[in-house]
Amino acid sequence: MAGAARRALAVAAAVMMLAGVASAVVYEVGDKAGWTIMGNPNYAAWAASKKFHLGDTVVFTYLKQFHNVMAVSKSGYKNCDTSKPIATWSTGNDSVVLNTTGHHYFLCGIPGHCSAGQKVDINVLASSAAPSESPSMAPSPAGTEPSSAGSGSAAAAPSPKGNAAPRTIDGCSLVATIAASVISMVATAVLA
Ligand SMILES: [Cu+2]
Repeated sequence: MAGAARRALAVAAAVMMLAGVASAVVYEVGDKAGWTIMGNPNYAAWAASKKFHLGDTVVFTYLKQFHNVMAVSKSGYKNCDTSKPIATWSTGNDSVVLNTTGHHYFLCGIPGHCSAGQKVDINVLASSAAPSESPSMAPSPAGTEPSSAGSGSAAAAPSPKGNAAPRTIDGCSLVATIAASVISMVATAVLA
C-alpha cells in the first residue's frame, strides 16, 4: 500500500520536475546531415518531426567556407531573399536559442543554396506544452499556449483522503487513518 503510494508520488514529483525544469532541448538542424545541400536534406520534414519549445536551442553545423545561416522574415524565407537578414551566423557551429514563440525562419545565404532547399522554418511552441503526449498538431494561431500544466499546485496537495468507504467498520477506519498519515508523511518526504 504505502510502497505503491510512495512510488506514485515519486513518479509524480519526477514528472513535475521534468516538465518544469529540464525542458530545454538542443536540436541539431538536419540531425546527422547537418546544415548543407549535399544529399538534399529535407529540412521541412526534419522540423515537422520535432516539437520546439521556448528555451530550446537549434545548432547549425556546417563547413563555414561553404555555408552560413541567416535568420530572415517570412517573405525572405518564402522568396529566398538574402538581402535583408535579421541576423547572420557564420562560424560553422552556431547555436540559436529559441526565445520567442512562433515561426523562426532560417536559410543559407550562399547564392543558390536556399532555393536548393537549404532553409528551415522552426515553429516554437510555448514551453508549458512540454509533457510528452500533446495530441494536438496545433494549426492554431501562434501565441496560444495551453496552460494546462498547473505546475506546483498539484504537488502541494497529494490528497491522502478519498478512502471514505471503510468508515463504517472501526478496524478498516483505523487502517485508513494510518495509511493516510503514512501517505502524507511519504508525501512530505518525497516533496521535501
Ligand atoms: Cu549553404
